[in-house]
Amino acid sequence: MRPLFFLFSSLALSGLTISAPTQNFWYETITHNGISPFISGGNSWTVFRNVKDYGAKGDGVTDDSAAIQAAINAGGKGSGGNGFGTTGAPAVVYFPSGTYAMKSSIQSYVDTVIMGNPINRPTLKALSSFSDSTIIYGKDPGFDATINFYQGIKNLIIDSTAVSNNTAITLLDWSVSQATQLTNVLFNMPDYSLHTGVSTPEGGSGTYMGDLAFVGGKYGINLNNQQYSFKNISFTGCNTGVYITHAFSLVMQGMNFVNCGTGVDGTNGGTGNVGSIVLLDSSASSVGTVINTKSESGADDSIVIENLSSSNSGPTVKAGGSSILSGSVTNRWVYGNTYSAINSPKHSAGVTYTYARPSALLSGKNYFTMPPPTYQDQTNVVNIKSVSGLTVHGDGVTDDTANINTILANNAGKAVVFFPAGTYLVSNTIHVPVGTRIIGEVWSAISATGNNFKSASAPRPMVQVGNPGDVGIAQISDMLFTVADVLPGCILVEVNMAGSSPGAVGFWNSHFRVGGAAGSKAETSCTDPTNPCKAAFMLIHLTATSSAYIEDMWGWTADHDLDANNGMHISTGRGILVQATKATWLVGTAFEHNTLYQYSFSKAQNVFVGMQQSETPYWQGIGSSQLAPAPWTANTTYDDPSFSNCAATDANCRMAWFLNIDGGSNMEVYGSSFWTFFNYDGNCVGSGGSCQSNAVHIVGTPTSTRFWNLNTKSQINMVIDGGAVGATQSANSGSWGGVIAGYLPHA
Ligand SMILES: *[C@@H]1O[C@H](CO)[C@@H](O)[C@H](O)[C@H]1NC(C)=O
Ligand SMILES: *[C@@H]1O[C@H](CO)[C@@H](O)[C@H](O)[C@H]1NC(C)=O
Ligand SMILES: *[C@@H]1O[C@H](CO)[C@@H](O)[C@H](O)[C@H]1NC(C)=O
Ligand SMILES: CC(=O)N[C@H]1CO[C@H](CO)[C@@H](O)[C@@H]1O
Repeated sequence: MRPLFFLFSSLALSGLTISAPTQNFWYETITHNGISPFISGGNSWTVFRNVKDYGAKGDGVTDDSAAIQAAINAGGKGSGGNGFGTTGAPAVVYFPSGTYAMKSSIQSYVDTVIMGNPINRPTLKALSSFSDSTIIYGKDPGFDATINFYQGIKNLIIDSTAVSNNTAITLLDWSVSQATQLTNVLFNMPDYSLHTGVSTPEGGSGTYMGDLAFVGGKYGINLNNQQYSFKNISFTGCNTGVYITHAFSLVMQGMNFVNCGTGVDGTNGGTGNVGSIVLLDSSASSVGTVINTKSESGADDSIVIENLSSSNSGPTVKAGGSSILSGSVTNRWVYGNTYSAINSPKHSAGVTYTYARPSALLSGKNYFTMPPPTYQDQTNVVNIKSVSGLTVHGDGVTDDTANINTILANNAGKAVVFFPAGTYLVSNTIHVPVGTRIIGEVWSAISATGNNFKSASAPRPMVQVGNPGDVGIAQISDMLFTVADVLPGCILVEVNMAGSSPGAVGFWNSHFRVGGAAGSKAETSCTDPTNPCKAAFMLIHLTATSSAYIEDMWGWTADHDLDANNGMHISTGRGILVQATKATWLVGTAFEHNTLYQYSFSKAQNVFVGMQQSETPYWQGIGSSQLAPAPWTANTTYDDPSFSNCAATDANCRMAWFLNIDGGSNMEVYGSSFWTFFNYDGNCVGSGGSCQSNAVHIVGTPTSTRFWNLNTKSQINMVIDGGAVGATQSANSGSWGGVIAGYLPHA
C-alpha cells in the first residue's frame, strides 16, 4: 500500500495546496423555512442568517464586525424585543467555518442563537486594534439580566490572543438567565493576560453552561449569578478558572483545571455572597490552590467535593488563608452543616463520607454526561416542513398533528427530523417512536390545542416519547413545549421509553412555557389573580419504565408576559414527576411557578440531580384564595401530594413543594436552589418575613437518598421529613437564607 506520507509529500512538491475534505454540515445546507407566526408579516420572517450573506468575509483580515451585527439586526430585530416581544424575532446567526476578524464588539438580543459549523468551528477573532471592552455582548440591554431568556451561543472559538495582554477585555458578557445555552465554545486568551472568558457582570438567573474550554487569561469565568450548573469545562493556563463574584448555588461537574493559579476562587464578599459549591468528577493538575474560600461563618460557603483527582498542585481547599484539605478526594468531602438524623445539624470543617454512588448513574467512576448532539456526522436529515405529500405548517394556526405523526413514524431509525423555527399546533398526542432524533431551531414550539386536552380528570400527553416498556433511541434538542389554550388536561411531555444506552433517550436545551407569550390564550385570558386558570395539568412525566438524560431544561409557568403586559395568573398543576427507576439524569434544570410541586420523585430510583432551581407561584401564600392543592384536586394516580400536613386555612403552608419525595431509592441531589420572593400579599409581611412555611417534603422512607448543598430563601422549614420538621432555615443560615451541605437521614 502506498504510504500516506508519500502521497502528501508528492502533492506538496507539485505545488498543490490540499485541505482536508470538509463534510457539509446539514444545517448549513438544508432548506431554511423557519418563520415567526405571531408577528405581522411573520410568515416571511428570516430566521436563518448566514453572516456571509450580510457581507462577512471570514478571511481573518477584513473587519467583519459590522456585517455580523447586520446579520443579527436584519428584519428590524433589536434590543428589548424591538416591538416583536421576547419571542417574536427568532434568529440564528450562522458562521460557516473561517476566521472572522473583528475591530468592534457585537450585541446579541433575546431569541437569538449565534452558532458556528461544529465540524470545523469558526473563530471570532478580535484584532489588535479592537476598540471595546467586550467582544460579544450576549445580554440584551433592553431587559434585566433575570429576564434575558432564549439565547444561545454554540460551536465557536472566540479568540483574544491578538489583543494586548494588559487590556482587561471580556470575550463574552453572558448576564443571562433560564432557557439559554452556551456550549461547545473555546475561549482562547493569551497567557498572563488580564482577559476574562465569560463574565456575568449584571447578574442573572442562569441554569446551565457546558462543554467549554478556556485557555489563558486572568479569569476563565467570572460568575455573578444566583445559581448555575457547569458541566465538562476545562481551564488551561487561566490565572483563576472560576472567580465567583457572587453565587448562591454552583454545581460544577467534570471541571478540568490545568496550570492555573487558582481553580475556584470563592473568597469575594461577606456572608451570603458565596452560598455553596459542589465540585464533582473533576481534576486539577499543576494548580496553586484548587478551591480558595473564606473561613466559614455559620453554614455559608458550604463545599462538597467528590472524586477530585489532584496532581502536582497546592492545597485542595484553602479556607480563610489556611489549607484545610490537600491531595485527591476519592470519596465525598463536605464542609458545612450536615444532618445524619432529622433536626440535628452538625457543623463540620471537613468530613468524609464513603457512600457508594448508584452504579446505574455512572460511566466509569463518573456520573454519566454527554454533550448536546449536533448530528454533524449525519447527512440524512429531513426538514419536517419540506416532506412532499405531507405538508406541515408550523404556523401556529393549522393543525399539524397527523402529518407530524406520519413523518416521525416514517423516519424512525432512518433520519434526523429537523423542525424549522415556528409553532406546530397539535390537537392530539404526538407519538415519538423508538429511533427518533428531533432537533429544533431557536426553540421550535410544539403547542397543544383543542378538546382532547381539556379534561383534568382525563389528562392526555401532548408529546409521548415511546410506549411503556420501549427501549431505544429518542433524542430531542432545541425544542419548546407549550399550550395554545387553557388546557387543564394537558401533560406536555410524557416519557415512557428507556434509552438503550445512557443518553439514547434525552433532552438537551428543550424547555416548557405555559402562558406568558404570544400564540397562547393563556397569555390573554389568565389575568385574574383571584382565579388563576388551570392552563396545563403537568409539564413532564418520566414514567416508571423510562430512563432519560435531561440537560438544560426550564419548565416555566409564566409569572409575567414576555410579549405584552397582561398580568399572568396561571396555575399549571405539576412541574416534573419522576417515577422512573432505571436511571434519570437532571443536569442543570429549573422548574418554576407550578402549583402542587416543582419536582416530585415518587417511588423513583437512580436519580441524579446536578443543580435544580425553583420558585413557587407568585399568587400562592398568605392572601391567596387558592390554597394548594386548589385549584386542583390531588389525584393518587399521579401520586399528588395532598397537603394534609397543613391546616385547611394555612396559606403559608399550602404552597407548592419545591421537591416532593415519596419513597424510592438511590437518589443523589446536588445544588438545590429553592427561592421564594413573594406571596399573594406581596412581600411576605403577614408571616414575619418568611414567604413560605416549607420547601422539601419527604415521605415513604426513601433509601440511599442524599441531598448535597440544599439552599432555600425565605422559608421556615427547609425539610419536612416523615411528618416532622427535618431542618429549619434558621438553623442553617447562610447562602440566600439557608444552606445544608449534607442532608443525610436517608443516606
Ligand atoms: C504581558 O506579557 C508580558 C510578557 O509575557 C509580561 O511581562 C507582562 O507582565 C504581561 N502583562 C500582564 C498584565 O500580565
Ligand atoms: C467536553 O467538551 C468538549 C468540547 O469543549 C467535547 O469535545 C468533549 O467531547 C466533551 N467531553 C465529554 C466527556 O463530554
Ligand atoms: C386521576 O387520574 C386518572 C388517570 O388519568 C383519571 O382516570 C381519574 O379520573 C383522575 N381522578 C380525578 C379525581 O380526577
Ligand atoms: C463518591 C465517588 O464517586 N466515589 C468514586 C470515586 O472513584 C472511585 C474509583 O476511582 C470509585 O470507586 C468511587 O466510588
